[in-house]
Amino acid sequence: MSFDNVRNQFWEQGFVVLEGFFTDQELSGVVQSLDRYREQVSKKFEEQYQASKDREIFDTKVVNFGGEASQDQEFQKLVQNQRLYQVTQAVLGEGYQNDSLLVMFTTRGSGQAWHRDCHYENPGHFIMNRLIYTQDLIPEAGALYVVPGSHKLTELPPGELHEPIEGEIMITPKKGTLALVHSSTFHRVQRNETDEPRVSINFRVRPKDAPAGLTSIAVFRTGKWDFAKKQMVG
Ligand SMILES: O=C(O)CCC(=O)C(=O)O
Repeated sequence: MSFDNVRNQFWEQGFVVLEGFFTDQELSGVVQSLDRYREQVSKKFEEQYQASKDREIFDTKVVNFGGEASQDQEFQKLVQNQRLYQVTQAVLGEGYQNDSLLVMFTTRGSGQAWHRDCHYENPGHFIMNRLIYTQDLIPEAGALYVVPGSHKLTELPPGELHEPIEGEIMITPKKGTLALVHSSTFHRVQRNETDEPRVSINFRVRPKDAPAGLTSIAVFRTGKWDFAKKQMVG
């Protein structure tokens, strides 16, 4: 797909899936790092979630190694990938800013309920999720669902956390896939029903004039969650 088509599809549909964007060679360094992180997943999961049941309110439990990965030269190399830079610039324009890095391990029984990553106030203030997949995913491992065009809608429709939304489509990413997802696009990750942790990398970016901190409050069907206050707000 040409960069022009990527840009047009992103703005019309709120997401673009580019299979085979990265070669195995380009991913080999981060794959090795991910193997090291994988050994620490159970311990970190216990630390983050065993004591606190709060995230059950919106069924979003991922073990995030973003802090570790931002110090890791393999991730630093990947984020500087020339085609990743070019495709990002084609969509967001000159001067886009790097935002947070998420390196998400999703274990059996966990997923991410329908959400938007930012609470919606200014349409120019959004995040583009740049999701990178390092393994072939079967639907049972946690398919990604999106609702095309929903970034233009005002509210998430009411319903259960994972209940289907009209028009949703299922994406089962493969190793090397890059998915660009607008933060206002309704999206969710189906619960992982396998014993292997599901892995996704998210190098978030935002447009030149968008402020930092946009993802501090996410929107779920059950309400808005403030990650700093660890409580529902508004
Ligand atoms: O891991 C994925 O496939 C999607 C992650 C996601 O929904 C997010 O980072 O907001």
